[in-house]
Amino acid sequence: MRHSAHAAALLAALAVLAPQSVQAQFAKSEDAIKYRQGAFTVMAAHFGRIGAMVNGRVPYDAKAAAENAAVVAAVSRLPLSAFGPGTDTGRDHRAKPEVWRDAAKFQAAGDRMAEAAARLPAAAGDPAALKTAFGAVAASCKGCHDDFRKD
Ligand code: ASC
Repeated sequence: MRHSAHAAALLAALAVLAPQSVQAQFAKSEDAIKYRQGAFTVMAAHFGRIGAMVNGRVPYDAKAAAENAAVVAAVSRLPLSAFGPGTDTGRDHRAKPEVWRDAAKFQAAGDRMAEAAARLPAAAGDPAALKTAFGAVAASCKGCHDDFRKD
């Protein structure tokens, strides 16, 4: 209980601070690439735990669902700021040139993902609602991967 209260407070602080503090704060393109890859890795780990519940691989657990949903919702706001101009080189990555060529379209797709992720926490308390919200986030991930990610 105390741990999850602390985690929730930390995530709330992160969600408030992140938009200002991460804007254009990268010394090198490589740092921006590592940052966004790290954010996607964290999101995938926690989103995958929700997926395991939604798909019946592990039993539904309301507390775990809420914690994982809070992480996905908070971290979903981070990677978009790390695709700025010039961050297409500096380290291996899978983002297509279209990310920078169609930057407005990419940002809109990223915003849709973050909006869908923001709806996960409210849905976490109910397995059917969670499944619906999970599906919306997964569709937003896939939409962006199809257009903007290699392979
Ligand atoms: C995941 C994950 C993604 C998305 C995507 C949905 O669990 O890591 O990138 O779902 O596969 O199509």
